[in-house]
Formats: sequence, structure tokens, C-alpha cells
Amino acid sequence: MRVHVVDSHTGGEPTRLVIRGGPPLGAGSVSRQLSAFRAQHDRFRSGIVNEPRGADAIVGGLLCPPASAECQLGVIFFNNVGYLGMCGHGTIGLCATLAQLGQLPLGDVNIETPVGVVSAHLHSLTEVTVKNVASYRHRKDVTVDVPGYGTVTGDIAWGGNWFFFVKGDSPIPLHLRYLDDLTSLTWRIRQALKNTGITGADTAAHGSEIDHIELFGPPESPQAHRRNFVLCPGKSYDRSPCGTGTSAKMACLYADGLLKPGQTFVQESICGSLFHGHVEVFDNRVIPFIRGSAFITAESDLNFNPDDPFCWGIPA
Ligand code: PYC
Repeated sequence: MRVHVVDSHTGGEPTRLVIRGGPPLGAGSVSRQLSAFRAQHDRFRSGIVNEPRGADAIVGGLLCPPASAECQLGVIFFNNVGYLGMCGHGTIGLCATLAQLGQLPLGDVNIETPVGVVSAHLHSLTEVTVKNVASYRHRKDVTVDVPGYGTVTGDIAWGGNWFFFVKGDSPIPLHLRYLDDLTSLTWRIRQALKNTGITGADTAAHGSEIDHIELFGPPESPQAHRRNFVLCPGKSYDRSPCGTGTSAKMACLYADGLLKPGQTFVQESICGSLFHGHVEVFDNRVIPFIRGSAFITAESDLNFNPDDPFCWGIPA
């Protein structure tokens, strides 16, 4: 079996887009196709993003037919341990990749994801603005006791995935030389939330486990408002500023009266890459917009040989 993929990065965070050779997922909404993917083809997910073909940080994207008449594309994003509701850097990567392959014209496109319809505007072959799903703060100032560390306070918010935003400045400097400490603290916060039953809102459209944890601190770029460290579900960190995280963060800033509709918020990642965002409000729903750029890094055929003991990847 051969699968044709195109790799890109958005602000340093990799996306591997499956162009040909994906599994059949049947008809219906993208959310329904995700259920089939999870139940019947999970080893395909692992084979695409896990070693020996992939790496922990890679987010995969599987193109699939949209059910919504307003959409031209459908996509399911996945990672080393499971599936994402939405992915901001991945959507920028998807659009820039298809544009650079000559398969998507500049301008607007609507994309169905498992958690709703998003749209994107391609400004050029590399630069994209994503209009994300409605984002909101679920709970403010939640405290959790983190064994071996102490009490941590933060907000729980939705931006297409569930986030816990630790309040104030990170107790560990936001530099890659402290990666082990940043990962250890955020992983312990995630475990503490899980063990104490603190979750996001339970809806029919998505699960409620809080699987992204964010720390914030002062930025280095004079353009940026905050720098972040984002722990992803499979214990890797987001090299980009995280599109869904920036969406959820802007919903919290809006709720606190610290961000007005149309006002720019610039989020810097731990690698120094930037996303420019703003929100608009329609019918009391906060709609985030995220602008960033993506570059193709490789185009390949992945081989799957059933005699290979690691044909379906090494599970993370
Ligand atoms: O950009 O939304 C994002 C994202 C989620 C996980 C990794 N990147």
C-alpha cells in the first residue's frame, strides 16, 4: 500500500496532509466519518504520524468529502495519540499546501471539520486567515491541586479543542532550554485535571477531556502580546502559537473586556513564530480569526508493507 502525503510547517509546527491513499470512511458528515476512522482505521492514523515514518509533533490531516453543501472540503486532523476537533495550524497548512499544489485558488474556502464548519481566506500561496468555530470560556479561575507542585489556577476554554490556560506568567521561563520542565509541569496539570474530574463542557459534538494545557509569559517580539507554551494531547509541544488555543484565549480576553471585536491580538509561540488574531461577535457568539503562513517541506509516497512489524507505526 502506498499513501501520497505532503508535509508542511506552520510557524514550525508540522502538518502531514494525506493527498491519496486514505481509508474509505463511508458517507455522512465529517463527524460521522471520524467515528468510522476511529473505529475501523485507527492503525492508519498511527502509521501516518508515528515513528518510523513520522514523529510526535506531526499533525496528520485526512481530506474527506464534506456533507455540508456550503463546504468545498472536509478534513479530519489527527496526532500521535488520537484525533483533534479542529486544528488551526493544520488548516493553514492544508490551505497553503493545496494552493501550492495548484489544487485550491486564492480567495475563500469553506471546510467541514468534526466540530463544525470553518472557513479560510488564502491571501497568497503561503498566507492564510482561518475563521474558526465559535469559541468561548467555559469556566474562569478554576483551581486544581497539582501533586508535587501545589495549587494552580486557570481558565477552561473551547477553541475547537479544550484548553486549560494557567493564570498569570509561567513559573518556568518560556524557552526551549527549559522544555523538559515545561513539559513535566503541564503534563502534571493535565493529569491533575483528569484525576479530579475537571473537564470541559460535555456536548454531543465533541468530548470534554481537557487535553491541551497552556502557559503564558512576556513575548520577545515587539509585535506580540503574549508568548506561550502549549502541551498537546500526546505530550509533544506546539511549535506554532496554536490556532485553536489562540482562538480560545481570545474568547477569554473578550469575556474579560480585554479584547474588543476587530482588535488585533498577536500570539508568539515558544519557537518565536507569530499568529495574528482578532475576534468578531455575531449573535453573542465569539468568532476568532487567525492569520499565519505555511511552507511545504516534503512531498512523498509512504510505503506500508504488511510484513513490516512496524507497518502501522510505534504507538506513542
Ligand atoms: O493550531 O490548533 C492548532 C493546534 C492544535 C494542536 C496543534 N496545533
